[in-house]
Amino acid sequence: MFKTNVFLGTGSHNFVDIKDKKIKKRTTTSTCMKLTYNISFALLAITFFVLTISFSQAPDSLKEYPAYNKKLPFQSERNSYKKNNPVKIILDSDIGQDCDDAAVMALMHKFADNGEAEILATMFPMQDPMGAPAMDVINTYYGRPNIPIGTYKGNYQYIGKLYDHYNTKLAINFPHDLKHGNDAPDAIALYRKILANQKDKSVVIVAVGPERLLGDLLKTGPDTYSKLSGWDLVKKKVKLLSLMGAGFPKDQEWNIKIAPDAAKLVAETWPTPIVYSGNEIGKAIRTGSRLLTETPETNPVRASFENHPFVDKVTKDRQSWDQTAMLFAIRGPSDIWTLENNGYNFIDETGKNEWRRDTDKDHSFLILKKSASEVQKIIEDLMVAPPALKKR
Ligand SMILES: [Ca+2]
Ligand SMILES: [Ca+2]
Repeated sequence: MFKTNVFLGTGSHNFVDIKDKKIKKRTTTSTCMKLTYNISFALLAITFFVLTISFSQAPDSLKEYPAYNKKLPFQSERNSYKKNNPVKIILDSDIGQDCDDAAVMALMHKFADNGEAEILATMFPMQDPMGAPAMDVINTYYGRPNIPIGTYKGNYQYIGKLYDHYNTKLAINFPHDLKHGNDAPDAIALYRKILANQKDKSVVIVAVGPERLLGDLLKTGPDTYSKLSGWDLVKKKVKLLSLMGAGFPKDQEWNIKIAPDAAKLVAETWPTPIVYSGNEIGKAIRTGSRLLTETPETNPVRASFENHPFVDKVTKDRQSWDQTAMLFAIRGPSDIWTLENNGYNFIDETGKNEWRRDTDKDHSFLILKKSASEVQKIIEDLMVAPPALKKR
C-alpha cells in the first residue's frame, strides 16, 4: 500500500474533484402514458427512440446511468484536432508482446504524415533489450529514424510471462541504427526531459502497455531537466492520458494485472484527465489482414503480424486494442466514441478493475458509437497507408 501524499508531497493533494452529481431518472413509461394523446408524446417518443439507439452499444449494466447527457470533456477542444494544430504525442508501448503495438505505431506515423500529430518520443516500458530497436525499425520505415526512444532501466518483475514475438526479428531483418536497449536512454529521464521542454498542457500520452513508466514518472523528484517533481511536471505539461487498459464495467486486463501497483497509482493520482479504452473496445475490432495484401514485405508492421502466433490463422486478423487509444488521442470523440465519465476506474492490488460511481474523478472510458466494422475500416486504412516520407 502507498499513501499518496507521502511521496507526492507537493501541496495539491486534493486532486480528486468530488462533485455532487444527481442521476436523473429516465422518463418512465407511466409518464409517457399520461401524455398519450398529447403532441408532446410524439416528441418524447422520438427522443426516447433516438436515445435508445444511441445507448445500444453501452454495456447493459451501464444503461441505467444516463451520464451520456453530460457534456463530453473534449467538446470545447474540438479545434485542437484540426490538421493545423497537430497533437503532440508520446507513445508508451510494450512492443513485442502483441502485434497491435506495431499497428499503433503505424497509426501514429500516418497521423504525423497527415499533420494531425507531432511525435515527441516513443517509450518502451519492459526490459527486453530489443524493444527499443524494434521501435526504431518502425520509425525508420516511416521516414522518422531519429525519434527519441526511451527504454525501461529498472528491475521491476512483471507478473506474468513476457514475450518477444517479433522484436528481434524486426531488428535482424529491417534497417535501423539503434541496435540494443543499452544504447537507448532511460525512459523515465527521457519523459522528464521532453515534458520539461514542451508548452504547458500540450502533451498527450498514449500508453498501450503496462503503466510502469507512468507510475514511476509520478514518483520522480527534481533533476537537471526540471525543478518539478514528476507529479507536478505531468500536471503542468500533460493535457491528456489516453490508455489502453482495464475493461468496463469490470475486468482484470493484461496491461493492468502485470503491473497492478503502477496502474493503481496512475488511476488514483494521475493529475490530468485519463481516458481508458477498455478490453471490450479493441476486442470487437479486428484488423491486420490487409497488411498482407496491400503492403510490401519491406513493411515491418506487416512482419510483426506475420510473426505473431495469435493472429487468426484463417482471417489473418487480430484484435485492435492499442490502435483505439491512439485513434481517440488524435481525433477525440468525433463521431466514433461516446465517453462515460460519471465515476472513476477503481483498480485493486491484483489488477482487477471496476467502474464505480460513488466518486467522480477525471476518468472516462470509451463506448463505441459507430459499428465495429466502420471503425475497423478507419483503423485498417491507416495501418496500410504507405509512408509519406522517404526513408533516410
Ligand atoms: Ca534510429
Ligand atoms: Ca500493447
